[in-house]
Amino acid sequence: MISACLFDLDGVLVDTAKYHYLAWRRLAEELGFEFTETDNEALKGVSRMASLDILLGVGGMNENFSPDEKHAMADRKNGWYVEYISRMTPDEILPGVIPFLGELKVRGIKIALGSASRNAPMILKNTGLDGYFDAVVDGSMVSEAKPDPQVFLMGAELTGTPSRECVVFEDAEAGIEAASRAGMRSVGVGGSPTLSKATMRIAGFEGFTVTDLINRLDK
Ligand code: B16
Ligand code: MG
Repeated sequence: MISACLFDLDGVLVDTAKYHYLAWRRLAEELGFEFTETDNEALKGVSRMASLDILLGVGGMNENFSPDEKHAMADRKNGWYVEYISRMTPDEILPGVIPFLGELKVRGIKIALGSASRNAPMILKNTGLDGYFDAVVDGSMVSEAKPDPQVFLMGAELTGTPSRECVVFEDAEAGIEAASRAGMRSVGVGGSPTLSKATMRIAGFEGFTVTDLINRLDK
């Protein structure tokens, strides 16, 4: 039985990775090194401060800064990132997402967000996705990052759903691991080969229905 679907945000419902990349690349440029799109792959689903450590590692600068300096850098990056996402519109919702969320609503299946991003509420509002959610758990509400299951356990609790009746949609390996640790089934979204531990996988939501989900997981 599926009573709630818990969605990651970046890479599942919208592609904000491109804006994270532009902002991180700008910080790297200021620091005097190149940060490529390939480097950026390692930041997907990772918290802001952990992302900064990875970026500084790429530049060989991990030991150069105090915690205060690192927080100031992360704040500067976030300022640029917020400029980008403040201009987001409903057009940036990934294909097939709206019909899928609509079908969940019609069937009375709860919808929750489980994102590492502290900016998730602004993204939901600017894209108009906020109206679909019964519960939102974002990066500011959890003390442990994925692969810790906290973000999804909180989503399950807020929707009043037992873990075994929750399905998590994720584009990052750490999120699939978090779902598994929470005792939930998972759908790996996108082409990344690192999602092999997901219960099932889809390329994206285009053409994918709730009936397909139930047929694959509950039969
Ligand atoms: P913020 P998700 C994650 O979103 C992003 O994939 C990751 O790149 C980002 O560092 C993290 O949110 C924190 O975002 O800086 O906005 O708090 O995939 O968990 O929806
Ligand atoms: Mg993601």
